[in-house]
This record gives sequence, structure tokens and C-alpha cells, in this order.
Amino acid sequence: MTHTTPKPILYLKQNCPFCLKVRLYLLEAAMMEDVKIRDFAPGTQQEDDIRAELIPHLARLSFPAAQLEPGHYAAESDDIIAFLAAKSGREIASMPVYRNYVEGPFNMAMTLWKENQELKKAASAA
Ligand SMILES: N[C@@H](CCC(=O)N[C@@H](CS)C(=O)NCC(=O)O)C(=O)O
Repeated sequence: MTHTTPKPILYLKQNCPFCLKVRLYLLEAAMMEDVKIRDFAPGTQQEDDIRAELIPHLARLSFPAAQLEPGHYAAESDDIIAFLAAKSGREIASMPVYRNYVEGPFNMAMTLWKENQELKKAASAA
């Protein structure tokens, strides 16, 4: 990746499972120096400032979010990773740490979260 254009800016919430996908991709692809990370803890002034900065640029704000290129914003972890993968040329298929996280703990967390939502809905309807 050349640095003649500004580095992508990544907005990452601490301990967020979707943001961890992006962090793992960056680490395994050795891309930490190719991006600028704006990291924040939930409930802080830093979070309020980042939200105020991003809201005008995104139809729906969630984290991770990124300014991939000047004026080009994204707020889907898979879109952000696809952009980084295209820049790095690193195939996700050849990245065991990233894949183990996504296919293991990440998928498990998503499955349990969905099940929990359904159980809560069923319990409140009973
Ligand atoms: N589809 C999104 C989901 C991301 C998501 O739900 N992130 C949570 C943080 S863990 C979030 O942003 N929640 C709403 C918020 O903090 O405003 C992605 O894959 O990037």
C-alpha cells in the first residue's frame, strides 16, 4: 500500500466483537502501519466526539466505522475488511487467526445473541 493517499481512518470501539475482526485482520496482514486507528472506550467523551464526527457521513452509525478514502465512509466490518484485503492482497482464506476467530468465538457469540433475543421475545409474549 502506498502512502501517497491518506491512510484509512478506522474508528474502533474497545472490546467490540465486530471491531476485533478488523483488529485481527490488520495484525495478521501486518497492516497496522497502513491505517490510522481512532480507538475509544464506550461511555467516554471520546465516543461522543467520534459519534458527532461520523453521524453526518453514515446512514446508520455502528462500529467498526471507517473513512476508507477521503469522503468514502463505511460502517460494516465485512466491507471494511474487504477494502483492506483488496489493498493488501492478503486472502482471508490464508489467515488462520482471523478465520479461527470469525468461524469460532465470533460466530458462537452471534448465535447465542440471536438465541437470547428470540428467548426474550418469546418470554415477553407469554
Ligand atoms: N453489521 C455491523 C454490526 C456492528 C455492530 O453491531 N456493532 C455494535 C458494537 S459491538 C454497534 O455499533 N452497536 C451500536 C452502537 O454502538 O451505536 C458490522 O458487522 O460491522
